[in-house]
Amino acid sequence: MAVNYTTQDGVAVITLNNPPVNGLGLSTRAGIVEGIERAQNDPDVKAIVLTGAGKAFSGGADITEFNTPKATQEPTLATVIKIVEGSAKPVVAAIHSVAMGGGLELALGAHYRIAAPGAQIALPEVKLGILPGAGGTQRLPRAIGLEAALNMIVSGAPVLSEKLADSGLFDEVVQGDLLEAALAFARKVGAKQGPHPKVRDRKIEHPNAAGFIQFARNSVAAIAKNFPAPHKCIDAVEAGVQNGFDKGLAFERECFIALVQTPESRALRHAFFGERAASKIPDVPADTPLRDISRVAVIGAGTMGGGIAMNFINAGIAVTLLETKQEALDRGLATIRKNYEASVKKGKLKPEALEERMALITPTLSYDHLRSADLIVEAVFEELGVKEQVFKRLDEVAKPGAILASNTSTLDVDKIAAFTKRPQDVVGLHFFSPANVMKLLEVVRGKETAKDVLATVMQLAKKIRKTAVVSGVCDGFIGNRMIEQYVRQALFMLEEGALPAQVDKAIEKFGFAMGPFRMSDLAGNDIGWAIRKRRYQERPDIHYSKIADRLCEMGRFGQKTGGGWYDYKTGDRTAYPSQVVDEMIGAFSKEINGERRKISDEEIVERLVFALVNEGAKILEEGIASKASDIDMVYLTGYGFPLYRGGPMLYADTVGLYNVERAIRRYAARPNGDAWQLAPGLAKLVAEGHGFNG
Ligand code: T1G
Repeated sequence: MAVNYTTQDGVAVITLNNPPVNGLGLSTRAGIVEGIERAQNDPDVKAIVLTGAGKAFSGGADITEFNTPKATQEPTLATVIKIVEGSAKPVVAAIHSVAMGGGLELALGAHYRIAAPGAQIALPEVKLGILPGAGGTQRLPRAIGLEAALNMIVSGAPVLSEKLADSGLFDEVVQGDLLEAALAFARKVGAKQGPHPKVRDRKIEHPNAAGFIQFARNSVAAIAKNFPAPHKCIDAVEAGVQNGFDKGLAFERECFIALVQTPESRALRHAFFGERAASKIPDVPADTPLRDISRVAVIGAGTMGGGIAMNFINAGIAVTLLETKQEALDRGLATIRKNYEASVKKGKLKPEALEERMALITPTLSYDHLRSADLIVEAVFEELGVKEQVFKRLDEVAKPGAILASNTSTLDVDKIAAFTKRPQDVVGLHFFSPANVMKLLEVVRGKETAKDVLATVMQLAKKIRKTAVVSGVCDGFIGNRMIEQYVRQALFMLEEGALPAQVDKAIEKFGFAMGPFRMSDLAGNDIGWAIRKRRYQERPDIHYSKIADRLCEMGRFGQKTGGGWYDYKTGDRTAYPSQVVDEMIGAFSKEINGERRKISDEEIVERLVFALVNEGAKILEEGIASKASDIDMVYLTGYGFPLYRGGPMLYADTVGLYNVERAIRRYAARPNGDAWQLAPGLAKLVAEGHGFNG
């Protein structure tokens, strides 16, 4: 039963019991109404306590019900709250751990609120692309004032209950047994004559409400460029201030219904569930026993190794940092310290925390010091021979059961595992540079990688605040394999008539953080050059544009050489279109007898994004990724894909796979069309009338 009902000394206790977070799904909503009505009809009951079992008072509306009939089936949350508020007997909400979204709105409908300290109080709807849809925009300003309420509603950020102790939201914040305190409070108010206080009857006091609301609009305009919800949050609060509670409530409802249908909200909800779904591996049971990871070792103190080490140190996990030469080790440590000093300067890290973190590093030049490590991550030079030496050495020194991880971004993890006598303990942990900043972690599962190794690293990823996505073994895993097709299209379009700045601008207007040419200049054009040279050997059948090789032969590796696809000025990262490069591109087209033509921004976006989608479909078919949302999480957290579009696979669903297939077939019939081998899986979904995400 989603709600339990008991009585204690004249107090009815209604307990939400819908694990994991007491989501206010239909059965829970109906259970609350049943409990309230039962209490009204019981003459022995003088008051009611509303509380939550388990890890939350309530995490809000059940977002798995959104856009399904249950979401709007009576009793809706608005109806439930009206019934709670209309109860003749006082309702006391007893709040612990989490009161979020609809959970907080429910508590605001009660007559009194008692909280335990440490509870997360929030109206996070805006983070899902919607707004509080059960009176939150009307009651919270009346409970804690216009400014505090608007800040909470527009940011969606949680505030700890004790910080709201004097805000007017709670009647008491109590240490000790919350239920006992709530029962005592209920008995006290139950003895009083009604009517009992309703938040909706309070006034919204503010000396200059219109001025503050305008200030809120200005501040939101900057951060909410592609998201309609923050603006609607302000509109709904303003409606209540100007026209009173009931009109404000009706307007809030209108805004909610409009927002919940938007593609932005669908994208944000997709990302919310995608983040959580990524940690679930279909064939690895959720209760797989984990290996204990107390001590980590990192081999290589370069850019990647240092960044990787910081992730563990930041989570309070001690790290042994191994290098081959003292000066490399010293350089690595100095870089880590410099990164922390920068955080201290920005006020993101307390000065004393800097030394605490540095003290967690044990630098060494000896493999012998890795013997006690539970997890060893190598971040050495990206060359199979070097990896072979490292893993053979690790096989000798690492203790039984230690997890041996490679940070390789392009090499075959199965080959690396085969350098050891314990392939079941080998896994890929592909961090993205800068490793201490980028959220994405590709966990590369070798064919022998043990299930408990996977379960352990997925749990550890959460601890070091990474979004971990499992990839099978293939060239480029998920992210880089797809980006290779994206770059191929970008290069072909230069041959056919576009210029770097036009391509970058078009895809940045679509929402990417950075276009392919600015990205390549930042990462270094020589990196792509090395990969293509390998490709020409391994896969001579694949047709690549050679235009980027021409750029590299000019020594234009990007920012690091003062020029790449763009020109750069010393100390200035601004990318200036380069006449030299544009002329080279024009000459290149002539050399290959390519007729340069005008390419529309729409074609640029379609070819870049659908190249990702088509390769993503192949990755799904091959089982390299187990679900489309995993691919989306890779692109949202590692490749600057715009969050409000939900990732390439969700975007394809939004466009309609039928239209994606038609576009791919169109490009396949044109110059450079051999790059467009339509993924059979995509065509199959179109034939079945399905999308990638159902
Ligand atoms: N509905 C359904 N499932 C939810 C859920 C929700 N609101 N919140 C969490 N879950 C699932 C989650 O998918 C995961 O599932 C499990 O619970 C544990 O979550 C009318 C319309 C509450 C702070 O936005 O912020 O109310 O993977 O891993 O770290 O105005 O979950 O185990 O199968 O995150 O302890 C507004 C979103 C809804 C809160 C707990 N509420 N949730 O964090 O656990 S809209 C939210 C969270 C609304 C009203 C509107 C967090 C948490 P699984 P978890 P956690």
